[in-house]
Amino acid sequence: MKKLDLHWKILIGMILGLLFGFAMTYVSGGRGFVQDWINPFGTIFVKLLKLIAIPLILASLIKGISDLKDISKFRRIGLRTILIYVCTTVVAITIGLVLVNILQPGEGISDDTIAKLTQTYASDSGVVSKIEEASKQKERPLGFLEDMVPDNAIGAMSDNSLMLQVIFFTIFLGISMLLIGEERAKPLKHFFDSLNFVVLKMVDLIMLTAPYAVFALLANVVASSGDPDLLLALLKYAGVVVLGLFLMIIFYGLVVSSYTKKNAFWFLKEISPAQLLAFSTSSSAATLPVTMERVEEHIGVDKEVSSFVLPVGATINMDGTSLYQGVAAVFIAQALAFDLALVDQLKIVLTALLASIGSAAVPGAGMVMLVIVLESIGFPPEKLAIGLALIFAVDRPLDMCRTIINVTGDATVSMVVAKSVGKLGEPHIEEWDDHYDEV
Ligand code: DAS
Repeated sequence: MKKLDLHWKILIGMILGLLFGFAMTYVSGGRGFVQDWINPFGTIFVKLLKLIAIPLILASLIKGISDLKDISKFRRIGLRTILIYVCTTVVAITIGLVLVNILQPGEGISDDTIAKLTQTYASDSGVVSKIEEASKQKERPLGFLEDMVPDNAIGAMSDNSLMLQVIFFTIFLGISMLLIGEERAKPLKHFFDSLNFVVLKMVDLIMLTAPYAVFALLANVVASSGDPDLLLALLKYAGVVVLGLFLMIIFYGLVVSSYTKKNAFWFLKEISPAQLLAFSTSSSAATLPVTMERVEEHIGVDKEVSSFVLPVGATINMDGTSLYQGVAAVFIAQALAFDLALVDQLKIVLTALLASIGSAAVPGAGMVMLVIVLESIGFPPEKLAIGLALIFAVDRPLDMCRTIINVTGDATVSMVVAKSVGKLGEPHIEEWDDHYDEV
């Protein structure tokens, strides 16, 4: 029998995980069993990916920058990367706002559903903590800029939520290596080149367990999900978000086929393992090592480009999250009869853009930043908890979906930037990849 490619094995693991999770919800003690005996294997997998995310960023960014040989190339790649990221995020938010205003998912939510959601979730620790976290971030408008600069490089590398600080430090180090000249930087460059190969090999090893890990992750998502009738009440809202995210996939496909002249379906197939992991882990940061390996080895984006574009994208470019924030903000306003003028919707575009840049690449980050978007349109603070409670029931499944788009957007932009600087080559799959299926 032909050996299954990795993404098929991951997909089978996901489907079996969903089915097993549903089955366990009908077995007494089933939810507890999944959380105590199955979920830990998923948590270990995500921790392993996060474990290598920082060393990978360090090694690949420094290798990528030092391979550039001169600063002007770095400036060229950096500027166009940021510009294209802003453009794709604005497209995402605009698609979200158009859909939510046309389809009006918030109209017709019955008062007793709102009361039930409020009663179930408004005082939920998850909702309260997100409001508290957002209010902390809101106090300092340039906080995210200030927080980007670490005062302790080792400390920054010890915490995945400080990824932007690691990227700042690494870019600073890489530029300095360029400026001291190739001869003097050689020993350090050789070290990071070698570290890069080692970490990518660690990605391959971790990925051998992916099908089993996503089984555990999805079984737990289903076993720990909220009560079904509340989920159903929010189906229209969730449908609008998912429709918007699907349109973003089409947008990316059009960009890839029209600008890079590559086949869009081929592109989506080659990055599908990263998309499936993004869905299973709800974390762009955890998925980053696999996104990088797929984009470099299976798509053919030169490391000079991917080593900068992908780590930066994983933290500041979240097209799926920004689309979700646009839809969620208007949905909550509709459901709670809070009128939005056109200027408020434009404010949502700007704050959702900034909020998605400020969102950490970890599960649930998008919902924290949603509070900032709501406050930017003058949403009454006393209704914030109710507003978040409305969407909390379906936030996790939507987080899984929007993280797919976050990762796909980063991969798309890395192809566009590579094409624009003549660094989009052919796939060069490491011999090891053929052994994925030797589990
Ligand atoms: N889960 C976040 C990510 O890792 C996105 C979000 O929370 O919206 O991309």
